[in-house]
Amino acid sequence: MSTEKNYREQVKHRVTTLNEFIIERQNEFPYAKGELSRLLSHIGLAAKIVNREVNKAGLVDILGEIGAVNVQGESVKKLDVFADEKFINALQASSECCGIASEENKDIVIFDTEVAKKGKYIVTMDPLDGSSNIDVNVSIGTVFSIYRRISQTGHKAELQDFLQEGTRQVAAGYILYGSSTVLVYTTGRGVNGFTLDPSIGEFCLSHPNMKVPDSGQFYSINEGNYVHFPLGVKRYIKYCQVYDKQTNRPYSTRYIGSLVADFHRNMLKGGIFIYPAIEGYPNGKLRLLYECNPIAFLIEQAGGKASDGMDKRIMDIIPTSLHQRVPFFIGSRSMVETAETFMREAEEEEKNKKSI
Ligand code: AHM
Ligand code: MG
Repeated sequence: MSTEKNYREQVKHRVTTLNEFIIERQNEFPYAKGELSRLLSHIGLAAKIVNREVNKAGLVDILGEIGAVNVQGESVKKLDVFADEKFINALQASSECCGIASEENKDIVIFDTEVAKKGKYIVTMDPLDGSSNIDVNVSIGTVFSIYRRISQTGHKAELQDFLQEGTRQVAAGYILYGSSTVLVYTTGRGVNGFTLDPSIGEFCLSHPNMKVPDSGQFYSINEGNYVHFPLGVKRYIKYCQVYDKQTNRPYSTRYIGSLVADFHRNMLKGGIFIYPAIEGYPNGKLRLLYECNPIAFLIEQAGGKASDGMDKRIMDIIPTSLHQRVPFFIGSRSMVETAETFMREAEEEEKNKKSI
């Protein structure tokens, strides 16, 4: 092979690692000083450590419930605690983060060192989402959001730094520990995905500039809750199941029970994920700050849509508490809009019935 041909082959197969990509992208922000880049790199590092433990979860004694109950009243698994610690340590080590809010901690965790107080960013995260899947070897994930703090640097982070609308996110992403480990993130200029190559221990760019199809074949919802669904959701499900050549229906149900995994599939293939308000969860189950907002930021960047099912954009909701929940409709734009139409019409109908 000639030298030139050889070179072209090399360029074609050139691998871009997550850290290279983060640094390349930093140049797109004219005044960037590398702080956000460092933070993202540390998240990538924590992801690799958590991934290592997830992969050997069956071998060592970190499977199963730890016995404690988290702030949501759900049992906490050992791996949740491990992931929480690893991400907190990595974020603290980055020196750019002054505090975090996590599903596993009732209150915000403030980094109280002089270096951390100078940090410009706060992070909200669900360190191990879909934790009921850990024991049964099914995909789980990590979700995170990064915000610029509102309070003054040089002081401790405050609650107000965490209660910001999703539109103020600086970056967001997730890590999916599945058949392979994938890290997907956005800084508001498109979405890019990286697959962990275990042989070199690096996340490598595998899904550049991700776009969600406008429509798809999958609807993801826990149909076991059917009797408790709002009328609009019940009707939308029936719509999904009815044959129609033009819209390629019936759609297929796919529900893993890990938001990250369900979302990732729908993002790549096209689909809708719904967790509506139900009995027992009057605002839905998923948490605005560290589950819905980051995923909403990603889907919007990929051309899709995220709302509460009643035309309220997820990222416009003003948070009032750390662990607040919200009904969640997310995915391919035209599918979410159709579901919203069903919700609107059902609500109108119920209102009219009441006023008669
Ligand atoms: P978790 O953060 O405690 O793991 O719960 C969140 C998970 C989501 O990943 C998933 O979409 C949902 O809960 C599944 O809930 P359900 O079992 O009610 O369908
Ligand atoms: Mg969760």
